[in-house]
Parts: sequence; structure tokens; C-alpha cells
Amino acid sequence: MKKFFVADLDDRVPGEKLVLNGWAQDIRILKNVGFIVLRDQTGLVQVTVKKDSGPFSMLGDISRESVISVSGTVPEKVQSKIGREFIAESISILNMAESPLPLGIVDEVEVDFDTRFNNRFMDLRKTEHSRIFRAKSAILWGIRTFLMSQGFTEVQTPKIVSAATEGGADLFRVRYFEKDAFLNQSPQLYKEMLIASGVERVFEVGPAFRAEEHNTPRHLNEFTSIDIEMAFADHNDAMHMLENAITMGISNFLKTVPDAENFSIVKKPPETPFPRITYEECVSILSGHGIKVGKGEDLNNEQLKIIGSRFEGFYFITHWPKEVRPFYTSVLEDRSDFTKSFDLQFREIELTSGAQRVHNPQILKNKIEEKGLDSSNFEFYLKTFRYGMPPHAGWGLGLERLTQVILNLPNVREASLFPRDRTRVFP
Ligand code: AMO
Repeated sequence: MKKFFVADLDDRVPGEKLVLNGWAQDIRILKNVGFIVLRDQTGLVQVTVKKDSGPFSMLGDISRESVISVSGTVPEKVQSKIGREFIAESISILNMAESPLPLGIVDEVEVDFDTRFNNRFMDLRKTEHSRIFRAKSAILWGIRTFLMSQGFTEVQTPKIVSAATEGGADLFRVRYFEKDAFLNQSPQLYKEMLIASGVERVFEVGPAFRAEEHNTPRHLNEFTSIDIEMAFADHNDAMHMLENAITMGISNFLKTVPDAENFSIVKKPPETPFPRITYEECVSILSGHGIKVGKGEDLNNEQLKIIGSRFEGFYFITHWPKEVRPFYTSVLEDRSDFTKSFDLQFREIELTSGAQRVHNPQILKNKIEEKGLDSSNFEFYLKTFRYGMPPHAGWGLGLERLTQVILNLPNVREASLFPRDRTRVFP
């Protein structure tokens, strides 16, 4: 049905006849001429309706945001502040929008968060909101094509599961016929099991669910996790893969999304390697600020702000203490209190966790139990370690947080189409 987008007008020649479809964002009727600002996913055009043309008399019937189809011609000279113009010959209303609208598209008034997200389909008609998802899609595409080029296979693993991966708390319980099951927090166990299946490099892009009570600008209860796992690799190999994946994601976004460098704070693909700092170096920097971090303690947001202020953009914090890492993380050979793990950070925001994994089944079983989990629930996973499991490493990257930092969005919810948070499971 649709042949041309509004932006295609930029390449058409004067006098050419075509049909444009879209939403009537604004309608103005003067004595001798009328104007419709027509919008589609590529932008805006001023549709000029002359008084002596057929459609002039129907302009008064078109409500804002109605879906219309306009047949007309490309003008000799564009005379519109919008930068694009189209002369209407006939207009048909494909679907009339009700009035008043639940949310204005052109009004400058500040709309509260709940009104926006309760009417998200309308909210996304604003370019400044819809372009976030074009950016997110382009970033993901760049990462995906990079991983494919490195021999990774994209996989899909179950989201209804029987065991926790990131610790026992924060699980959404679901009724699974006569049993209880959970929504998966991470594809962790499955991506590792696939390493045992002989697929040496896998990645997955899928939803992850966390029943976290946090109500912060960084937390969602459902987010998109980009996960990789690679065989015969350590934490350094995984970090290397991550910094290149991020660079390719940003580079694809800047190359393919119109106007990208104007609404992104990242104006060019970051240089690799990203800076690296160890957890112990962070602790000593913080102690220089009079802040004492207890043995094996995680770094909080305020502490990460101090560390983040030392870097321009992305940086890794490596070698976290074993107390703050999950059971599947392997430890340093010479200092077993510390792990072969890393977080990728942008300022104080954590974007990725990753590590080299434990691949010895007995050590893994002990570590599951040390974390207070019941190892019998993990038998399906432990079994895959007993018949030839290579050393392996990987990471999980939150796509909404990555989009948030690249576009400098104040809240991660802006990077989720229909966010799920502590109080919102609608629409
Ligand atoms: P982790 O639990 O650190 O690691 O999660 C990985 C990344 O997922 C994102 N993320 C979130 N994004 C929005 N809201 C949340 N509530 C949320 N929780 C996590 C973050 C985070 O860095 N299995 C490991 C990964 C691995 O080692 O491979 C894991 O899930 O960007």
C-alpha cells in the first residue's frame, strides 16, 4: 500500500505525482489556502491545499492525528519552514482520530510521567521519543552483526525456568501447572550449557526478569539482556569482545540513524581498548576521599560516581571480590579472594557484568552450596560440566542501560517501550 515515505520527497523531482500516507499532526485553514503538517516515521512535510483544489472543502473535517492519504505533486519550489512541501490534489481520510487526544503531540506543555506511559502509543508519536527506539535498534544491529562476524550463533533459551542464577532473591514466581517455576533472571545457565554442547560461541538477545524492589532511574523489572558465552576464553577475551561489540553498536547507530550525532552524547565510536581499573584500585581511590570500603563489599552508587568522574566514557572495573560475584565466577589462581570478573561502567552506571566461569564440576557444586543454594536444583546444569566442559567466559549487557547512557536519558524507562517497574505492569 505504502510506496513513499515523507523523507523520499527529498529525492523527487518537481511536478512528480505521488501518494503520501501518514498522520495529520496539525491543520491550519486560511482564507485562500490550507496547510496540513503530515507526519510519518521519517519526518514531517507541509501539505499545501489550495482553495481551488478539491480537498480544500474537507479540511475542516480532519481532526488532529487522523490518518490520511494525500495524492499530489512535488512543488517547483519549497515554501515551507519545515523544509518539505507537497501540493495536495486529493485527500482521503483513512481513519479519523477522536478528540480530544489523550496526549498532545505538538503542545509544548510538560506531561507527567504516568500520563505519558499510560498513553505510550501516543507518546511515541513524538520524534524525540520514537528516535530512542531507532537508536536502540541500530545499536543492537551493530552488536549483532559484529558477534555474527566473530563466529557467534544467536540462540533462544527458556524464560520459564526452575532455578535462580543471580542469587535466590529477586525472582518472579509463576504457577507452572502443579509446580512453581520462575521467570528467568538471566540466560546464564543455558548459555554455559550450550558451551558443553560444543557450540563454542553463543549469544542471546532476550528479556530478563528481576523482582527487584528498587525504584531508581536505572532499574527495570523486565529488561533486554544481550548475553554472550565463549569457549576456550578468559575474562580478558570476554572484555575484548565486549569493547569491540559496543564500538560497532555505536558506529552503526551513528552511521544509520538520521541526525544521530545531534541527539546522542557519544559523538563518535569510542576508542579501544577501554580503560581498565581494578576493584582494589577503586578502593584505594575511595580511601583517598576518606571513604572506607569494607572487605568484600560492593561499591555503591555514590562511590561509583567518584570512580566514574575519572573517566571520559566507558571503563572496566575488574577483579571483584568473590563475595559480590555469583557462584559461577572463577577466582584468580594466586589470590582466591578475587575473581576473574569485570563490570563495564559508564560514569556510575553499570552496563555489563562478565567473567571467566568455573568449569570444574566439583568446585562449581561447592560454590553453589557456599552461596546457600540447593545444588540439587542445579543438577541439570552441573551434569553438563562432567562430560567435557571447556574453560569459558562471557558477559551480560543491559540494552536499555546502554541506550540510556549513549543518549544521556535521565531514566532507563525512556529506553523501554512499555516499561515494567515496581508499580507499572500496564499497558
Ligand atoms: P547482571 O546481573 O550484572 O549479570 O546483569 C547484567 C546487566 O544487565 C543489566 N541489568 C539491568 N538493567 C535494567 N534493570 C535491571 N533491574 C537490571 N539488572 C541487570 C545491567 C547489568 O550490568 N549472568 C550475569 C552476566 C554474565 O556474567 O554473563 C548477569 O546477569 O546492564
